[in-house]
Amino acid sequence: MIGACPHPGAVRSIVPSLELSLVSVTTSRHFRCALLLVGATSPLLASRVPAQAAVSGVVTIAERPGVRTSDLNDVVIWLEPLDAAGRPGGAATVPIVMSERRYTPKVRLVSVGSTVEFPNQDPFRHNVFSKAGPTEFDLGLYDRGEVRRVRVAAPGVYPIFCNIHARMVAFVVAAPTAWSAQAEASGRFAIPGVPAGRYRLRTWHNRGGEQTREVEVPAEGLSNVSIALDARTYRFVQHRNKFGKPYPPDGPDRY
Ligand SMILES: [Cu+2]
Repeated sequence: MIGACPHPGAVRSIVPSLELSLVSVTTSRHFRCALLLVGATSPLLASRVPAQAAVSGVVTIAERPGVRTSDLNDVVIWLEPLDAAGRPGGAATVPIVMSERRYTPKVRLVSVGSTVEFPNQDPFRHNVFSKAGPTEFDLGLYDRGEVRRVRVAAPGVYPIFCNIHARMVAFVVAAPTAWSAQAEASGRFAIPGVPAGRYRLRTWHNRGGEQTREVEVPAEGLSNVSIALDARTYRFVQHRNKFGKPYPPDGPDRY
């Protein structure tokens, strides 16, 4: 099962987490993975690393009457240390695929400095752009089979649109630290390998908004963090195209 841990981030926390895992953590799936991996792969363990543990819990979103939340896995949670320097996660190259006039996945959590690539799998052109994030970009029009990329060098949330298709929407969330997670469909989340200390816990969701609170992470971690977002006042607003104009009702979206 080596390498099969389905929990991103578990591997990087293997060594620092062992000391703590042995004595106190029994609930985190990340740690179970980490322990398996340690037992199989790591004969040498550092003895003076600070304790690190998981911060986990569940997110809920309050909805208007009759609405059932179906996008909890679009929630992104991350931690920013208050008393120490943050440590960015490893930059990676990850895809958001364009197919059937849709971006998949709709929300992509990356570490700041990562590259997001946009393969076009539709038999017509798309124009990926972002104007409302920390930095702007415009990948231009390109056809099926082509892939264009952008590096997200600044932390924050980048709304991604297409200049041709008004309903194509995605979000890239570039987390400033290594301690981040995207929730599961159930709302559960787990951030592994968090050093003990005080943090700003930040949560983002497209409809539920942003929430910030301070948390104290003890050496044994936090396992019952409850985050309640509220989408009851959310109203969909059609964004504008890259020229700041409304999309033509019968315009280029003719496919
Ligand atoms: Cu498009």
